[in-house]
Amino acid sequence: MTRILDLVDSFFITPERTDAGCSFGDIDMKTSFNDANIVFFGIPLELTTSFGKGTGRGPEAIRSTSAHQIETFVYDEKKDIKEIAKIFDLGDLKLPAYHDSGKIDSIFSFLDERIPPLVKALSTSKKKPFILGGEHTITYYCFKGLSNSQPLLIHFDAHRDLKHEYNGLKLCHTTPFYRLIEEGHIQGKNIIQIGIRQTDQDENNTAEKNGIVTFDPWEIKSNFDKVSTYISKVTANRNIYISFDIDVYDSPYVPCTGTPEPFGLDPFEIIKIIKSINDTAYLLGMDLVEVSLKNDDYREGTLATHTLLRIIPRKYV
Ligand SMILES: [Mn+2]
Repeated sequence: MTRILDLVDSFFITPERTDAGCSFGDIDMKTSFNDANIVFFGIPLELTTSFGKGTGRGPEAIRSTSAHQIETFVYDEKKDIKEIAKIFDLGDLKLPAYHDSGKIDSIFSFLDERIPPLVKALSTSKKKPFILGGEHTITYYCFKGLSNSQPLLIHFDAHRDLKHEYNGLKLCHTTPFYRLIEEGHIQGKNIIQIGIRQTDQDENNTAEKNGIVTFDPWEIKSNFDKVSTYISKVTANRNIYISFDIDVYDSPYVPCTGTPEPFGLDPFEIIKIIKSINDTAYLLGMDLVEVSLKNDDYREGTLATHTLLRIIPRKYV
């Protein structure tokens, strides 16, 4: 266990030295790394964003709101996160200095050397990685580390992120799930995409051909019971991994993210879906990506934190 900590210590900027200046919820001082069952870390990767910028500030938005704005007592759960979870925040992955200079291949090798082994080591030690992005590209590395446990992937997003390539890149924020399938880390039938409303025909064909299950907002709004019954059933006694893109929420809720989309879901609907995952499921880990922070507008960070605070109390965590 200490060995993992030695390893990770050199990889990370401690929470106090990140831009937020504090850990998630400001609570890690009370839990040691060895005792933790949930381990947060940030990957402020912003390399291939194609439209709105700023996702490199996602971890800052989440740490700041969780520490300074939001109570750890979750009103609608009547539970205090401090009492029910043992959370340790490692801080942010130290991205190499050339992160800003556009050496994309070098950054990708850097991530590939570090993230999958780390996520795997945490999981083996019964610690659930909760990873804060950064752009959605990071899911490729995070999921790879857990793919041996064959989790069902529950992907919340406005977008499928199933493109073969984009702007000449095989791996970027719009392609992680295509790469994971192509490289055999997951089969399409083990992916559920929730909230999808912006995709191209190729991605739609890829989803169909690979047996990906899709619940778009129109179906969720008109037939919620069908959706929740399905999710509850397929997640029973299953390992699961959640990849949560903040833009699954309707555009008015997410003023900072790079590609906000209308026709989205509201916080009540998202929380109901999170609660419909079966209590007997086992969460291996999750990522929360594409959160941004602009013009001191903390609404999106607040919503991201509230989402995490409603996943943490679930029995599957
Ligand atoms: Mn998206």
